[in-house]
Amino acid sequence: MASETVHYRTCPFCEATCGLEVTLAEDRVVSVRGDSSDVFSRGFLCPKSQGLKQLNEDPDRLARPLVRRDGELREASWEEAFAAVDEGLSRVLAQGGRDAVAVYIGNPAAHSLGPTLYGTPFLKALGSKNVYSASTVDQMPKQISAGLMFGGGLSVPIPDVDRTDHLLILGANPLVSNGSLLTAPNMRGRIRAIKERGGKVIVIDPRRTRTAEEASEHHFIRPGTDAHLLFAIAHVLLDERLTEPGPLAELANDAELLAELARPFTPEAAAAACGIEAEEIRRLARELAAAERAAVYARIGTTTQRFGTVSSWLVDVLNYLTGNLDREGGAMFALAAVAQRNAAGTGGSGKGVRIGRWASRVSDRPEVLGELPVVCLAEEIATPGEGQVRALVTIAGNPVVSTPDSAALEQAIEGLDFMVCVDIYVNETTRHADVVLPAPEPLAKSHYDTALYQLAIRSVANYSPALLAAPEGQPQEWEILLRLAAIAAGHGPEAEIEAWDELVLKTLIGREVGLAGSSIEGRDAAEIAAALEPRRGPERLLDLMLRVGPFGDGFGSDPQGLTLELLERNPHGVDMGAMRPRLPEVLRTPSGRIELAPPEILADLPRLQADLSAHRNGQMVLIGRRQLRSNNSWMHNLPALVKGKDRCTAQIHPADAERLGLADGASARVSSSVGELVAPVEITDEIMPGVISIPHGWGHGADGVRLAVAAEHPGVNSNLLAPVEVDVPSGNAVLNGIPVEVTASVGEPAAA
Ligand SMILES: Nc1nc2c(c(=O)[nH]1)N[C@H]1C(S)=C(S)[C@@H](COP(=O)(O)OP(=O)(O)OC[C@H]3O[C@@H](n4cnc5c(=O)[nH]c(N)nc54)[C@H](O)[C@@H]3O)O[C@H]1N2
Ligand SMILES: Nc1nc2c(c(=O)[nH]1)N[C@H]1C(S)=C(S)[C@@H](COP(=O)(O)OP(=O)(O)OC[C@H]3O[C@@H](n4cnc5c(=O)[nH]c(N)nc54)[C@H](O)[C@@H]3O)O[C@H]1N2
Ligand code: SF4
Ligand SMILES: [Mo]
Repeated sequence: MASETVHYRTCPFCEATCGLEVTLAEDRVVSVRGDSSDVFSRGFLCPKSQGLKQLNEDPDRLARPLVRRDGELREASWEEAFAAVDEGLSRVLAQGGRDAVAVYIGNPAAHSLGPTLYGTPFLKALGSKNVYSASTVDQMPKQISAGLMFGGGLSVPIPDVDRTDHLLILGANPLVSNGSLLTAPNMRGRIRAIKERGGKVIVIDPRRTRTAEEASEHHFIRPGTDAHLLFAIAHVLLDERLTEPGPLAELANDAELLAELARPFTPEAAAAACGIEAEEIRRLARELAAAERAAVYARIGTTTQRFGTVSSWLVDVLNYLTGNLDREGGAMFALAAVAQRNAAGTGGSGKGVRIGRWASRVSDRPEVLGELPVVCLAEEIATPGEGQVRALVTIAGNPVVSTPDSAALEQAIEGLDFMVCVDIYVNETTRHADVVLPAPEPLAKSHYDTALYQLAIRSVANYSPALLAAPEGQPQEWEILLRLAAIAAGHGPEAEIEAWDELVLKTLIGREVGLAGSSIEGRDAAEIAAALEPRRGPERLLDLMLRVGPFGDGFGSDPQGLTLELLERNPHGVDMGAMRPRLPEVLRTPSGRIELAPPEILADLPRLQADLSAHRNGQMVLIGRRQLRSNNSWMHNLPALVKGKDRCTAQIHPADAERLGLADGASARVSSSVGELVAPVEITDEIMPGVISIPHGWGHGADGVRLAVAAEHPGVNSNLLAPVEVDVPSGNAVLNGIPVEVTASVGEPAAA
């Protein structure tokens, strides 16, 4: 019997960054458990952690590249695959120019060092304005509001859950999602602790979720109306003189505009829109103001909806008005050891963020933080003319399932001249590829959360080396991206990747030694590069970023500071403590002040005001539903995570079911302006009357998909129902609050 070895690593599957204890017998995974010594998660884990073992064992996970020959995706060598990419991309670039190649970057890219560190070099080498990502079906509204208010797209205040007495949560279900734009493992424990110290947790959600069950109080809200509610809370605070911004008042622009802006949003007017009674809204406002330390936190239910940016803005307006912004126990700015842009150089002011520097070709939708809204992708492919997209590169994404009007996107993708996917499966999206380049499994990659620690309630650093070797000849994900960069730059499929890696390093060092206020400002670039020897790839970049970061050793200036070597010696992570107040140093606005009323956001208020008095016709609206054992669209091929009852059901309130003649377990036909589907009915009073909930990420039955386990639990793709509709300032897709018709579907088997 092989002897067993025990290893510690960070789970790469969600934002909680749990520490795991992985036991191996040679290259076989014996077990995955919570690491009780992890400085942050203290042994907490969720069922998805078993994905490390299950992915390792999944026969459908790709180990070799696939190249389309005679219409079929067939195994090929890495040389053949990169040659095919070179041929395909070069052909499209030659005919259509840079913008003819679009890129879509999916969610797991944010959890993987290859894309986080080498995605930008690839995009630079490609030079296309057709860059899309899962951000515009997710958090872009929050990034826009935070960017305009505080000057940085990741300057998102997060609730200091360990020290707050009062947490108002809207449109988030951290007991299932494990937190988002909020890196805090074990949210159940942390929410319980708030209640145990006499505090209060309130959840505003059209579903009585697990988080709502755990909370002190839950209110149903009509989907898409959070901005009305939040404005009404502001209205009460201002009207009853309950505001108390304290010293922040000295730092903020335009505070005097808020009362005028909030005036139309009386509790009575908001109540009619959102379904929460006016007196309850008043109480929510008074309790928020009265709490010693309070935080308002909102997540995807408030961003993937019609008023995502305005809602996101109002959350921080409330945090400001109640004096809870940047205060312990309030909503604070995190400080990560690595890549924290709002901690670089001399702080206090900066360039801020600008949106709309260019626009999409077909619908003229503004650019947001360097990318275009993904709702534009289908039409950019399908609409002929100068600048038409003819090739698509996907990196860790499944847009055919994850983005709106899926049928239109899929049809557009079928018409592409060339498509290459960096992925681990042949799924609904990658089945259309000409070349699939498999990334190594998570255990064969090193890991560090450069993105998620920037939103963590504690300053934590934890590095995990690769535990398993990738199959013979398989490049690392960062090497795949560098090779794509070289191909995009016209250097061919056999370019020297090492030279590209040097270039990436030199660029980073050059920026840092030239940055006023950097710990290595003015130092010799060659000396810094030499100090990083003999590391290569992500490890070298990470070491650099750690050392120049806020906790770094500054290449000698603080010998106790962080280096990658120090993290290697601390497999359970290093904890630098809870969040600390960071104003005004965190600001990067041109004014050096908090912008409480950015014009880009005010421009959207007439739309909101029109909605306040809009006639509500009583039509059913669709929302989504995250599930503990799903991860968006891609963990449904892992037996441990799909066993049991089928989960892709349409939840509906008993009163609606009766009115519509729907029986539990029977099939419902759900149709919207763009599509329809049939799903099994689940009658439950967990859901608000007038609302129907179908989880996203399902619909695995298509031809050519190579997911044997998922095919047994296919479910339906709820994004067939989502029309192309956006939150205007951010271009983010509206995925919640979609008007639908629901009828009994007689004689049809439910698809799930
Ligand atoms: N209706 C509705 N739609 C939604 C949402 C919703 O709430 N409702 N949520 C939205 C949100 S928040 C998000 S983030 C998006 C997600 O949208 P996407 O990111 O497009 O979709 P995922 O399902 O996360 O697909 C991830 C892909 O990455 C692959 N993959 C997994 N691990 C790796 C890896 O290590 N390397 C590489 N290269 N590939 C890997 C998987 O096989 C899969 O193809 O979905 C959005 N869509
Ligand atoms: N197990 C699991 N964990 C995940 C994921 C997963 O798929 N599965 N996905 C990961 C990803 S990519 C992300 S972005 C995060 C998301 O993390 P969360 O934002 O916590 O995600 P959800 O669980 O979708 O919570 C959104 C809530 O908003 C509610 N909602 C819908 N519409 C509205 C509305 O108009 N107003 C209000 N107030 N609420 C509304 C929904 O009922 C739902 O309870 O989760 C991550 N973690
Ligand atoms: S909560 Fe997230 S990070 Fe923690 S074990 Fe589950 S998937 Fe992994
Ligand atoms: Mo997401």
